[in-house]
Amino acid sequence: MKKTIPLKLVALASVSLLVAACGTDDAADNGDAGISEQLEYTITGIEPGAGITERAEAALEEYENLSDWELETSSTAGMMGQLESAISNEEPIVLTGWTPHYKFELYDLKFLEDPQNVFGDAEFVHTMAREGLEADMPEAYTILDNFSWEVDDMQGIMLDAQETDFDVAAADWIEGNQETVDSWTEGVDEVDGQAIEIGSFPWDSERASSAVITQVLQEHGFEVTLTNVDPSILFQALSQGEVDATVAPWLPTTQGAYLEEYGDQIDDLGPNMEGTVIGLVVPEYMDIDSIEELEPK
Ligand code: PBE
Repeated sequence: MKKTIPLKLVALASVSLLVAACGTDDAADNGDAGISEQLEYTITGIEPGAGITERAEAALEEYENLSDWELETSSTAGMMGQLESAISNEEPIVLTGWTPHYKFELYDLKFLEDPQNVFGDAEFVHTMAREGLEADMPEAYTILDNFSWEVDDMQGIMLDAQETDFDVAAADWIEGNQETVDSWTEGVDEVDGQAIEIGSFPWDSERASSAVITQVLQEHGFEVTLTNVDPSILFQALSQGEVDATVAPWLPTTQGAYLEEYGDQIDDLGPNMEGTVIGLVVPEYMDIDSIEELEPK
């Protein structure tokens, strides 16, 4: 029996965060759990509803050496604050990380090897729609189905948006990639103010993609309402027809659990981009290369 949620889409609330870090290789090498012990075997996470959070919790189950570790959930901003502080003091930290994200531009970071492949391989970002959208809004459905771009396009908007904002950065990208955008809308009739609800996530990667698709739909005559919500809410709202479409979900791994729960009532139009990656991330200065090297409690 699916639990129902208030049908109104709500934005993510950010919560406070505790610091987390883990031992350097010295601790791992000579079995001295000193640093990990001080830091209470904790991984710095992000929002509770993120798919990467669900995967990190699965990692605590799958990796014996992590069975007594904890994942501190918080917010992406909180995680970035802890990362900044660890880096400036060259302290160890283990965090749930993903690309594309500008943290890899700002700092020398690396993914820990994931021998049990809990975080999956390189993934795809999918376009999804509520059931019935193709019949109700054929023009929007065709544009959404044609939407396709590269990680570099998304990353470029994410970086530009740090100087301006996502609307300006998306508009600049569209202006510089008109041929690509025209390939999405070629032969599609314009509409006159038809309302469409686009759902997305509050992470910069999705602020980039949703800003682009919103502007392209608006240029084609649609009245777009864009709402950023937690992945679990988005999948449920799509399955209940409370939102028309999204270009946000990362699959098959990151939000695979939500697709499993709601996918049979959602129209999955397939990938619009490929090459995203999630995992546990540490600063390059930490002499540790695999999840299996994290000290058990
Ligand atoms: N992320 C970024 C999200 C999706 C996009 C990896 C933090 C997640 O659900 O984990």
